[in-house]
Amino acid sequence: MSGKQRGSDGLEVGRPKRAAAGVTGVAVSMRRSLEQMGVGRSARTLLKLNQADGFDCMSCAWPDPDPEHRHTAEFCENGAKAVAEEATKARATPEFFALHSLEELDAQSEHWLGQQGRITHPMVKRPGGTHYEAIEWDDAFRLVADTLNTLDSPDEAVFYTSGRTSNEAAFAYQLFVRAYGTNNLPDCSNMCHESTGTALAESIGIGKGSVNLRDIYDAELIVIAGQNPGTNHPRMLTALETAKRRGAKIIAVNPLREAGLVNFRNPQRPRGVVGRGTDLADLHLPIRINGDLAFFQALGHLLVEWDAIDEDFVAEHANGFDAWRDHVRALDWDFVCETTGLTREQITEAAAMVRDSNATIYCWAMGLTQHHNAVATIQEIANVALARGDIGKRGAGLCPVRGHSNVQGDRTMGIWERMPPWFLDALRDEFGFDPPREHGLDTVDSIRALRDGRAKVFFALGGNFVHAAPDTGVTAAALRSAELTVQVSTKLNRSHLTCGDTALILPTLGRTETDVQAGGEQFVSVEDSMSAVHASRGPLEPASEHLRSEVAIVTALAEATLGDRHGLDWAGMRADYGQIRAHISRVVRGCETYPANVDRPGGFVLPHPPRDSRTFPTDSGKAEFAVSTVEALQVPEGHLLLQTLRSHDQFNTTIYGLSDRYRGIEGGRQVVFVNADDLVALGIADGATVDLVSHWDGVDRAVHGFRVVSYDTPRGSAAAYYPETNPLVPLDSTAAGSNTPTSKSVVIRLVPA
Ligand SMILES: Nc1nc2c(c(=O)[nH]1)N[C@H]1C(S)=C(S)[C@@H](COP(=O)(O)OP(=O)(O)OC[C@H]3O[C@@H](n4cnc5c(=O)[nH]c(N)nc54)[C@H](O)[C@@H]3O)O[C@H]1N2
Ligand SMILES: Nc1nc2c(c(=O)[nH]1)N[C@H]1C(S)=C(S)[C@@H](COP(=O)(O)OP(=O)(O)OC[C@H]3O[C@@H](n4cnc5c(=O)[nH]c(N)nc54)[C@H](O)[C@@H]3O)O[C@H]1N2
Ligand SMILES: [Mo]
Repeated sequence: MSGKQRGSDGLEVGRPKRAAAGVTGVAVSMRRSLEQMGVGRSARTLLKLNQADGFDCMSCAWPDPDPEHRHTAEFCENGAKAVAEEATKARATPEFFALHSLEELDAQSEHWLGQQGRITHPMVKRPGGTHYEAIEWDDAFRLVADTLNTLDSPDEAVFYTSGRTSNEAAFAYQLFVRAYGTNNLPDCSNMCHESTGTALAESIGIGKGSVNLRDIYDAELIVIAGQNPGTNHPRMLTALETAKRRGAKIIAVNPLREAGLVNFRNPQRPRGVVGRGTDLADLHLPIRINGDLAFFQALGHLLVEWDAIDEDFVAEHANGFDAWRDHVRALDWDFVCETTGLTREQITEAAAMVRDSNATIYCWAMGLTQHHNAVATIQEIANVALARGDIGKRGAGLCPVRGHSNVQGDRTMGIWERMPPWFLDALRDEFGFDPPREHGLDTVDSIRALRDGRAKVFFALGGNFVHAAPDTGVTAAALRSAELTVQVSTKLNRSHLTCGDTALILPTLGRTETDVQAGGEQFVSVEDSMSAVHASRGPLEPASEHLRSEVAIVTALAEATLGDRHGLDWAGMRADYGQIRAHISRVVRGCETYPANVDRPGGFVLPHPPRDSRTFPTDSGKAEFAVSTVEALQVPEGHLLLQTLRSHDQFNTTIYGLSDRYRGIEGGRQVVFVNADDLVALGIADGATVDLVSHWDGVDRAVHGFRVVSYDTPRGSAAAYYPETNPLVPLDSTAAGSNTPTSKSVVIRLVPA
């Protein structure tokens, strides 16, 4: 094909695409499914995906339509890839581990590790050992329990959670950890939407979004900032398409012109597969990285100037409007244009669209949450929404789009190092022990504690901590210094190889598999990004007879560690997950009807006071305007601001393949996207090979051998893939207020290799 450059490394750079999905999307998902699962398994799993009697897709937290509006194939290309990845027929058996030492495995790529298939047996690496070897489940539990029980303090153990864990497993896990005696419950959310939770809790009194799917269909305007739905939430495009057909306008605020935001060919409609598709964004604002706080403040400024404020709403429901108004009035346009890279006309056009809309929804994801000023930026969005009365109104609201399929549910269930006193009181009243009150360690602080020897045990319920966390070198050394690391996992990943003196892999059932316990076949439940809770049942035989469910693992570990301390009925919870749901209904606010409602087709929606009744559970009982000062990020001459993002062919640290189709990248991932004028100014040729070097607090961090790709991105704003670039993200560079690593604003320079 013309315009493609192929390098000796197999990497091919072509032109970025203008439209998402369509026939290629269908073909890719079918090919991957058939390769990994074969014909029968593909049909059995994909037809149950996101159906009321089936299982919840583990690829993202975008909600499902009402049961009567679901398609037979209610999934997307990337959901199908996620299923194929889990339901693969490949197996990593004890024989496999006997053949390959840790050192050999560690020399392989994350992609290769994932391709070895599902782990079939519990495995242990002993101190000084070179290989993992099989271990009996009871011996594994005893090993963990004995180590936990000999620590000087429960606070020397850290219990991480990734966001796939079901509500039942999450509730049992946090119960175990608190009964053991610590609040050290870091999770992937600390690196993800923590800034959202912090910002919204202060602004509207609850850290969750305020819209449902019907609001999306009814919106007049949808602003999508810092999110790439075509890749990361593809089913959102179907909802956006519906909104467009009903007259909505869309503004995309993104340094990149992401394919899914430009045009969408809906693979669930015959015309969408072959036709020209729906143009989605009416306005694309190619904002400079980290320009969003200034941008939303400028929107506020214009809305104030135009008297386009919902004064009744503000008077009745909000505090602090006058201070905010005075602050945004004093806007410095030159500074705003410099910081956003946008013209005053572009910003005015967007503001006029907001002014002319009676119902606006604001969507965002990692492009906003992973910056130093992330909390302030999200509060500025809330300010604009409050000023327009766009909360608790049909077709309007705040829509943070979550990542992992149950990351929101895990939080609701108590996976948080800082759960509020009411939750801990309710745990005490339900279970008769007093949980620890002191806040625990979040992700960044856990790494520091391991690094400094204050933590000695690292336990992970899912995830791939070493590659998800920032500052890979520091995090890897921290994990290696642990006495014991334990990973509850479905598949092999880097964190199994970057382990403590003793290391365990406890293999678990995935969402696609049936879960039979002493009390019969069980189901689990999850909460999506719009607070809808529903049941999930896997259709497939487990990948190995030795697998245990996450609930079974957590409850058995609790028995081994706690004995009959506190007299908790772990065996009962394991036999019948309904017992856990009964506890949830008495402990978690809003879950009173959980056991009765969760298994209804479509489930039920948790209460959200701002959405439901315009009541704001803040200390003052009103929504709060926040005043934030914009400080431009200092990027020294000759440096660029790097965002680390996802390709179209990965799920976080799980690399499905080497095709970032929409951005025109095939066959490799070691690329850095840079503006053409920046390349000229830096004297670096398109296609050159460079090292990326980040500089923080006197320390240089580097990754090597990246191909430069000239790309349509604002000047000064570069992009490269996560997790290959995580070594560049400094552990101590975090968002103010949420402590989220600043993975979207890393100051780097390009050094010709
Ligand atoms: N297939 C697939 N689905 C996924 C995932 C996956 O890896 N693969 N991951 C899941 C998870 S855990 C999450 S959290 C979500 C992540 O979903 P996204 O947030 O969409 O993920 P990223 O790839 O990090 O993309 C960030 C987007 O923000 C833009 N951006 C970067 N910096 C800025 C900025 O300063 N301002 C603005 N306005 N935009 C900016 C980038 O150009 C990019 O389009 O997806 C979930 N779904
Ligand atoms: N530089 C940079 N870093 C980032 C980000 C970024 O944008 N840039 N994004 C951050 C974000 S948003 C997130 S959410 C984190 C993600 O951090 P994590 O959630 O820790 O990482 P994942 O890659 O999603 O975890 C994948 C592993 O989970 C295991 N797994 C899969 N399914 C299951 C299951 O059903 N049960 C169990 N027990 N295990 C399972 C498999 O072994 C697999 O290898 O990364 C963060 N890190
Ligand atoms: Mo995430």
